[in-house]
Amino acid sequence: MQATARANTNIALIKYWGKRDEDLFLPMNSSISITLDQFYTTTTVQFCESISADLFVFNQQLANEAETLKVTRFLDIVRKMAGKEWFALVHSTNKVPTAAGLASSASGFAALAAASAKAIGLDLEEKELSKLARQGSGSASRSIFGGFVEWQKGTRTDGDDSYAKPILREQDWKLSILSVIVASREKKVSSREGMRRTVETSAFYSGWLETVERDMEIARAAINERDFERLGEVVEANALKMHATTLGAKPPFTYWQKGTMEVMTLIQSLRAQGMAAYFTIDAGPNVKVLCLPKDEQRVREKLLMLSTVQHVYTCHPGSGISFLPTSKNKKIPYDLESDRKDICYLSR
Ligand code: 2P0
Repeated sequence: MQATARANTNIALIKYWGKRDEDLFLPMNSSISITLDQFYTTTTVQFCESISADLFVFNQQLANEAETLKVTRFLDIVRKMAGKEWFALVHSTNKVPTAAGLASSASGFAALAAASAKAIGLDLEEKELSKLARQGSGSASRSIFGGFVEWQKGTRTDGDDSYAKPILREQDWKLSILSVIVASREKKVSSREGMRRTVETSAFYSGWLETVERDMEIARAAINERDFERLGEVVEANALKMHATTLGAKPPFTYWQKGTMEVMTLIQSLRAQGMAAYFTIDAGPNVKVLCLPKDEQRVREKLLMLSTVQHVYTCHPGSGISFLPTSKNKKIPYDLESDRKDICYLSR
């Protein structure tokens, strides 16, 4: 009744931007990502007949009500699939530096999906795990697999054909992904709110939808042919197009800050000097730079010369989910057991 799983984060090369169903996390468009090798979540799920509510311990701290509710809602799906009503202790650790600016919801829900399904006795294939993880956070559907991954949007209203599948394994193309952390103020518009506002109000959203399928085709072909320049060009253009939709929203918004612009300008000027490097940006100010391993050190040095750049984390394609032995210290800690009665918000 317990299992431990690990999942890596991923970054989108062709972006998931907009939902057609918010409850089932069904996207408006398909997307492509690289699973990274450096940042991951490890989650242990232990179902217990003796506890009367879910307990969620995140990075060694009892999680607050809102975080626990997200886990409980997700476990409700797993419980329904298994026909069981057991509550669970969920113990999750993020190896994503706080400053990394990488969404931890992708690795978080992928690890939770894998660990909870196994712990409750469901024997799910990766495709089914991807559909399950998607219902916690869209990008989590892609973190089930390693390397280069495509999440096909699907067309069904029940989401049964909306899942990720691998394009190329992590060992088959070793690219470098530099995760560039820039000095920034706190993010004002979450990715969830940003997507919703853009779909509902942006004058440019139709242009996004009209062209993203072609971007998918180009990126898929470039990955299969290991054509780095072709991939980099479409990745950078797709990111710029996604961010353009936010400027056409009502009210308009942007995730870019001063450091974001400086990194974009630097990468474009490095390219003008003959260096193959391309950027992409997600729902925040930080930038991810793609380059070939032979250029990784030089690009990194140039990035670190910018005053707005605080850190550069060097990543490569990483693996999909893995299951680990559950260590004894992941069992319900005594102090949580004795405190449990006082934690009223954990009851449903
Ligand atoms: C992506 N992003 O493809 C896009 C690009 C941000 C920009 O997926 O609402 O945390 O939980 O499904 O997956 C971030 O959004 O959103 C994201 P939900 P998620 O990676």
